Amino acid sequence: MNHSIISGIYAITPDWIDTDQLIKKTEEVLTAGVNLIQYRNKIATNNQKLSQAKKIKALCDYYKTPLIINDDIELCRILKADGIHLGENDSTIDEVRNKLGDQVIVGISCYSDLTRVRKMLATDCNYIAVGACYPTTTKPDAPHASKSFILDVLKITTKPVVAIGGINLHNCEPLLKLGVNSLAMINSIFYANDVKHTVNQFQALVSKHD
Ligand code: TZP
Ligand code: MG
Repeated sequence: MNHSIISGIYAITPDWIDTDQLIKKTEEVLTAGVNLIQYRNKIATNNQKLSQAKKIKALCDYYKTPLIINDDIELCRILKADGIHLGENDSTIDEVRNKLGDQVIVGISCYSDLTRVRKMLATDCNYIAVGACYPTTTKPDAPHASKSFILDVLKITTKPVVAIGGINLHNCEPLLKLGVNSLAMINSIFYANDVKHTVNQFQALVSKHD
């Protein structure tokens, strides 16, 4: 896989049930120029997820932006999405490879757990996510991934490292300086007053640390 796909601004959808609102905002996010979208909805039913994710897939195709599906192998298969993101209570990477093949991008949440990082790096996963880097109301119980932990992760892998959790325009630079490949965000993107301006500012900071 071309690892450079996992870079820059990685926008993750919020838990919105209103599909029209979600699709409208996702199109704004895509036109603003993010590098990746993850469809994640922890409160929607399977039918709602299917309907939302189908529309988002069509938008991602139109804007030529890769789409990663959170956790749901079947949804990823139906949509022919680019990848899947797995947490510790989700499907295993073996299950994903068996069902979706070796081309699908597989990202793994590793929280702040270096043992898990090492274990996952021994698989053919395509990126490692670390976080929460900062306090976040989106996932208040997420463990804290310290700067020194992130540095340890970056030292032991050449796979892309995605930082997540509470990231905003004022706190992302230390993460970029450490060398993370991508900033994954829900709030700072989907709740931005001016999505275009915000994504432009993030992209300018990412370019500074390329
Ligand atoms: N995993 C760790 S923190 C987090 C997830 C899904 C939430 C990220 O959302 P936000 O709004 O960018 O803090
Ligand atoms: Mg999960």
